[in-house]
Amino acid sequence: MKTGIIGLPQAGKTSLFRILTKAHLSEHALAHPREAHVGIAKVPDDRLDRLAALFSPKKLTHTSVEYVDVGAIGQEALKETAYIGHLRIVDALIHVVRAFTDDAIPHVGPIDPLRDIQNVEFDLLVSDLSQVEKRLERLVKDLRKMRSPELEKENELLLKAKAHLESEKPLREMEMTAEDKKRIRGFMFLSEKPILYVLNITETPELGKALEAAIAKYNLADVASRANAGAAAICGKVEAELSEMSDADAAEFLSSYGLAESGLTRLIRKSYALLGLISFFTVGEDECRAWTIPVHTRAVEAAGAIHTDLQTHFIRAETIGWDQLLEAGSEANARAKGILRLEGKDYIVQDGDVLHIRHSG
Ligand SMILES: Nc1nc2c(ncn2[C@@H]2O[C@H](COP(=O)(O)OP(=O)(O)OP(=O)(O)O)[C@@H](O)[C@H]2O)c(=O)[nH]1
Ligand SMILES: [Mg+2]
Repeated sequence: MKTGIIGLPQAGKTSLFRILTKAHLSEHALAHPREAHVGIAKVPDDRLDRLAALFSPKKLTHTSVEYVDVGAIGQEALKETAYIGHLRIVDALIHVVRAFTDDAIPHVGPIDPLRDIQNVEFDLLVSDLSQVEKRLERLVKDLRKMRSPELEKENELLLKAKAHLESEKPLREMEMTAEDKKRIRGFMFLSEKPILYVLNITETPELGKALEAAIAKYNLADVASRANAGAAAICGKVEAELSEMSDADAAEFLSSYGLAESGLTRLIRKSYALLGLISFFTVGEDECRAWTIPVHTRAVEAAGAIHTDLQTHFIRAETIGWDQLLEAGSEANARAKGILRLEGKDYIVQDGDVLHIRHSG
């Protein structure tokens, strides 16, 4: 899974990227803020950590997300091939919105997250619209030469997209059939990607409360509740300090701000929910590991996420909830108690399931 980090100049994009990926940027990268930085973040998962405590495996493997930090967004930047190329290929966008006040760091006009969100959204729409128009011109010519049902369907869909964009609505809010989605996929439209607005707020002593109140304070409840959108708040400054600490120090530091967990944990969880992703686990003395799958995935396809052979030779999945397994204390206990279920191919894997795939071959 790939996520692009976008936003206006000096909103805190690179700071967020660095804390998420714990990347130490090279001198070169720091000197060239307009080049894209790519990094991988481990997805924190308390459930997996607790399972690992039970199994003491040789190896512990979290899932990961790839982040791309591109330079500040704008109509000009969106005309650059390299810039837009980096954004087209991501599965989702994180839009870092400046809500912190700091006179030393320039910002256009007063702090106004909703205005910034609308401006960036507009840039995405304009970029998509120009792409739609280009394709439509071509389609008109082609249709004059030859009538084809496939081209006609595409034409119809793009006309609908055009009208939608012209009414200043992003494509992520346009209703589409599965077939339409497939037809439009190749364009990799920017305004079609799910988006998480991340408010970067000022550090305060009662940060826990400030983070909770931030979405309402900046009137983002409405934009966050739209289709394929969400919002979260973080304080970049505090997170940056956290990322340099040991786990024990971090826990103490968090509680001094009245926080139960790092803002990053919440942020990553929200982006999972936004993308309709869940995790299942495999456990053992060799390795405890988390795997990412879309919601409503069947057991046989979940097996395929581990290895294609497991999908081909799937027989059954021994299944138990991560919390039930912890409670039982071991797989043997769980089996004796009869809470280890045998599920077939069509079982819909649930978030937090621990699976053991039985296979032939
Ligand atoms: N006070 C304060 N400063 C912050 C915070 N987050 C980031 N900054 C500072 O704001 C400046 C810009 O941060 P960056 O992370 O480089 O922002 P950016 O969006 O990547 O900027 P460009 O790539 O130049 O558009 C830096 O000096 C950061 O240290 C915050 O939460 N509070
Ligand atoms: Mg930057």
